Amino acid sequence: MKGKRSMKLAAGIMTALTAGALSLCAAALPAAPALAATKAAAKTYTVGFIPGITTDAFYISMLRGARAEAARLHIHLLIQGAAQWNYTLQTPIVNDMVTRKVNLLVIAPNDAHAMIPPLTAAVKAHIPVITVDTTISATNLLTARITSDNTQGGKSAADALAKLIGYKGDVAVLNTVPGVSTTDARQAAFIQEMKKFPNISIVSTQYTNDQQSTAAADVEDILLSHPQLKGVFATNVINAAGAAEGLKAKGVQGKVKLIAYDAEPEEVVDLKNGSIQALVVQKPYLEGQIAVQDAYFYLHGQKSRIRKSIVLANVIATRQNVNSPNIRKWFY
Ligand code: T6T
Repeated sequence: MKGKRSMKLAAGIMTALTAGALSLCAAALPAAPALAATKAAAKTYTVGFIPGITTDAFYISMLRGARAEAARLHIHLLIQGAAQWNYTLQTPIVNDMVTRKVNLLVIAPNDAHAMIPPLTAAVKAHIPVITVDTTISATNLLTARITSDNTQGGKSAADALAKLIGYKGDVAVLNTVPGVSTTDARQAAFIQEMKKFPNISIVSTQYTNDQQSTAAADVEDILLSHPQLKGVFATNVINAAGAAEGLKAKGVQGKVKLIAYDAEPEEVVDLKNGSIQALVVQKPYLEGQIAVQDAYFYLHGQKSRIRKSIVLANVIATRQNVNSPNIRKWFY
């Protein structure tokens, strides 16, 4: 009976999650640009590329995609980023790109508001800006925006966690820092969706400054103040690692259910060993490719081919589908 019940539960989780995933639809992406046949192809443009941080598997995957596309399209990528998520560190990097007069700037802004002034200065210096992953609230400044569907991802995570804990009990959210457009959207959607389940209480929403050690310590603290905790939602790769570490430290991994964003190798290991129950998996490699393609279209006078706003569907990984090629291909 137990086997059947757990299979039913797993199927239910998949339904809850997949429904969310299936409703995500990326605009049909036009074919990647062929090399320009005109003499303009001879010019090699320089595109500045500033990831959210440099030490994160999500952005390392994104940069792999960007580099591959830049090589194919003969674009020179100038990659610079900070090792910590902090707009005071990212701002001078933008300013340096402007000083170097890059032809176009691709960036994952660290703060939706604080990064408006340096990006405004770039645009005023006639450097078009494309945001990738995160964005800024002043979208009028942007040539294009590429991201995953963060709202649907947060909603899917809430539906899955609710199902996993039997629609009742205490849950917590671990987030990065306020002002990050992506993780703020995930948390907001998660909280909104949880309102559908009156017997579930969100007893804590902690910001961890995108530090794994802080996330781990926060989980332990939450367990001390809420020993009946039944589930955690980690809004990104760093918080996923921290939450898994904290749950393991208290010996409750697998008992306290963990739904996490992203799919770095450590998260996939934890999905397979049952420390994490589901991953909302993005497509950073593809985001990097699309950003470079749109840069190419802009710089080669093909502005009509630029995808102004791309929202890529997430995929949902669980223990049941973790070895499926259609899921594995998106792991970071
Ligand atoms: O989840 C990704 C990214 O989408 C988010 O904007 C920031 O955190 C990550 O980089 C993972 O650490």
